[in-house]
Amino acid sequence: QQQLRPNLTFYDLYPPTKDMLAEVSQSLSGANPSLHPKYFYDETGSALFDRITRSPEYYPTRTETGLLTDYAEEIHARLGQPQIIAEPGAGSCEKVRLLLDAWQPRHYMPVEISRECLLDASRQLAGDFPNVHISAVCADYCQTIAMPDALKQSGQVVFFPGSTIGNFEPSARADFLKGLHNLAGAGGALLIGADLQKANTQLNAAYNDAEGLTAAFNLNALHHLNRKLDCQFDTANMRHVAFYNSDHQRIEMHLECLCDQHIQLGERSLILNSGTRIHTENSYKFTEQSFSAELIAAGFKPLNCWTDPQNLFSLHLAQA
Ligand code: AVI
Repeated sequence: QQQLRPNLTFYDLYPPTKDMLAEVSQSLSGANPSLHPKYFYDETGSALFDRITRSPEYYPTRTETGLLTDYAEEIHARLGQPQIIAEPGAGSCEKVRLLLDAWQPRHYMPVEISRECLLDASRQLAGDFPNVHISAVCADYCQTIAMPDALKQSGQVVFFPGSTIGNFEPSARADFLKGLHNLAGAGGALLIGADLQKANTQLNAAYNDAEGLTAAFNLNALHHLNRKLDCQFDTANMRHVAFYNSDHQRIEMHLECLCDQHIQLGERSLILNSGTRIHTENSYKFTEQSFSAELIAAGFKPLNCWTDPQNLFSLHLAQA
């Protein structure tokens, strides 16, 4: 535990560094090759994602920000005065600024795996919000459940924006929501963003933007592997594929081999035949009712749900 500023304490939980080579080798070798979406997010990938969120086709970020801006006071009235906001996977801590402004809680606890990103963002926040005490926790937010008791306080408002919940597979999502319920504790609450089902054309456009940002973001997962593991993917011969799968109510992202890809996984070589698709991401889309049902299954009591006039995105408030 380090006191970095009068209002900023840093807790390093030393998130375990996974064996990337072993993990990637396993997921690429099966009959249905895949890559975990976390491989999108190296420095280049995070910068590309930031640009995606500002692209005209990618409606979720701006719609959610609009909802937070319009309803921060109403949510506050519904909640009462929260003492602590906890944000798993806080990243650059941008969206929470709206809540810190409107709610003036005493504490904010961002949890983020990238030490550098966390330190940068929380130092800036500490300067901008001198009356909020920031407990910055460096940890893998999927391990939020294993938070030390000193940082688990009842009555926390857990903030999980961005529809990142849609990137979890259904059973992992159910477990993660239970973890958030536990983190919020008795008397706590959850404020969470969930992207909504809509016309396929609009969903497909959001993941196939005209500027090619999402394609570059998807392909960057391979650049990332080439840089870190020297996999030798011929990225010029890989194609971004993204489409809405209505049977599963999810956007699927894949990378398709346009020629036989001879790749290196440490000492081992692997050939991915032309036409093979590497599944890189699912982004599930919900209805207001389907998401409320998942909240209930995780032990929450839904309090309210706010949506925009076009019904693009939903912001759910639920009591733990
Ligand atoms: C981070 N997550 C909510 C994004 C999404 O829409 O599922 C990731 C993304 N993938 C392509 N574009 C954005």
